[in-house]
Amino acid sequence: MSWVALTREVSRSIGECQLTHLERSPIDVALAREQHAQYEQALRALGCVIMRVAPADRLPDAVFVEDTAIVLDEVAIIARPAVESRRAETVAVVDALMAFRSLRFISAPGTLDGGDVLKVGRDLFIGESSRTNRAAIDEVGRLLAPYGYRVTPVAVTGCLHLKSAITAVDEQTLLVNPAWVPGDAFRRYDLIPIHPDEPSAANVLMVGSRLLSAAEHPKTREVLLARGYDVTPVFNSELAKAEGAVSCGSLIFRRDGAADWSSSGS
Ligand code: CIR
Repeated sequence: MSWVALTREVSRSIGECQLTHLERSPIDVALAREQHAQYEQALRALGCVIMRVAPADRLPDAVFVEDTAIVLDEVAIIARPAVESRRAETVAVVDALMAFRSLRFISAPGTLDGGDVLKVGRDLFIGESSRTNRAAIDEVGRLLAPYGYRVTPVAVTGCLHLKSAITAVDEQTLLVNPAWVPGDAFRRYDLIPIHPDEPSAANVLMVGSRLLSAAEHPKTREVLLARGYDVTPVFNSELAKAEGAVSCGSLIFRRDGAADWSSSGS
């Protein structure tokens, strides 16, 4: 399988990032960049070709490319971040993605961060959060109906994005912090609870059948290893201070997809 991982350099201004749940604490930019380079290396080892979007030192949160788009085999939807300081991040992502997919766009008054979008097979669960509203969720539903995706809104409380609370570890199994997301939306899946000492550990990144997890969550990694998952730890101490987890740093998609070029929607 040929995977592309879109990434973006940690901005020099990352210290001015958006914060919702954490107190601001100093971020070591050099260390953040080193950890990010190791993250890219881990993605290569899982079979991804890294494509870096042009850097943007004036956009503090630009490294969190996951939030800028939803990339599916057939089509990509460009997000519309709720916070003003993040809105311009999508410009360079449009340039990068148009080589791979036909593009659609979230329009006002919709706002959406990709971190709220959990894809499991043909199902998209979308967090209704401080960043993503019902108008955007409905728009995603309309845009994806022709491709046979099911879109389900899920209330998010206590954390930034849906994927802070729950991510997939295979097509039938989700890793979850039950305190942050209602379990009933996910009744037809097997749910693995995170280790209670590690509330932020539910965010892992699945590439094919393998997983990346933050090295700072060893107890939850043990839970996954004991169940037979292949888990690579990556250090994420600096971007965690910006409320970024492992999935946030990339957009991963099949190079060839099954692109629908019938109408660009732009
Ligand atoms: C923000 O608040 O937007 C950034 N500081 C963190 C974004 C993390 N992205 C993600 O969880 N997908």
